[in-house]
Amino acid sequence: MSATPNRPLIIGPSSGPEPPYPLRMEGKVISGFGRGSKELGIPTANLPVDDSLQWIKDIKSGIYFGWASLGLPSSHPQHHSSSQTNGFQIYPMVMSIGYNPFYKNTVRSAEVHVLQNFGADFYGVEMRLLITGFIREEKDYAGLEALIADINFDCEVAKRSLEREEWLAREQKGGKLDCAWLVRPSEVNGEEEKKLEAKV
Ligand code: ADP
Ligand code: RBF
Ligand code: MG
Repeated sequence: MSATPNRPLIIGPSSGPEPPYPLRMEGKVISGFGRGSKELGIPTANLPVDDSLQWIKDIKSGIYFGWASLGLPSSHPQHHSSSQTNGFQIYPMVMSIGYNPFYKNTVRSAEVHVLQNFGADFYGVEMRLLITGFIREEKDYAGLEALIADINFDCEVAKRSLEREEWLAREQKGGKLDCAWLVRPSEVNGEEEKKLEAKV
């Protein structure tokens, strides 16, 4: 057994996230590095990192936590018909933004571990993130076991930090944090827009 990392379990004040948080990002889930993170019990949903996006240039590399929303299709086992939330479900998440020093990546990645067991993959699904705080810098490790121990501790930090009233989502979790952006209706995509225009 690895030792429990010696760092705080709760991040941020009880009054809720402080500026610049919450930060927003969104995109469709893409394939990642295919390292079998899933087999390690920590699958990460990767989002495209496009250098033309200002946020990814500005935000510092590291591990963050907050809320994710997914617009799962009705064919997915975790799909809930939720008209109030426009088909989106909100889940707690931890994520890494950066170069994964343990793997020495040359491209910057953004990958999200959602704190929920899903019975199936959700590649291609629209994922939105409300990042509520920074947990730590990315690190290199002597072995995979130490990396996994740190990630598991990050999950605990996210869980404990988010279960406070001012950090819980108003839209789904009965809390006070405004997460309306996470559950807003999907924008009509280009194709549909064209069809709508054609009808007028
Ligand atoms: P990849 O290298 O393609 O990112 P992973 O092993 O990291 O592969 O698995 C990521 C995929 O697993 C996600 O894209 C998603 O479809 C699925 N998945 C299932 N459960 C989760 C979860 N709790 N958090 C994130 N992704 C999950
Ligand atoms: N990779 C690193 O190289 N160093 C880290 O400190 C690190 N921390 C992570 C924390 C979290 C919460 C997550 C989801 C990923 C982290 N990663 C880190 C990325 C990790 O190496 C990647 O997801 C692997 O594919 C896991 O096997
Ligand atoms: Mg991944």
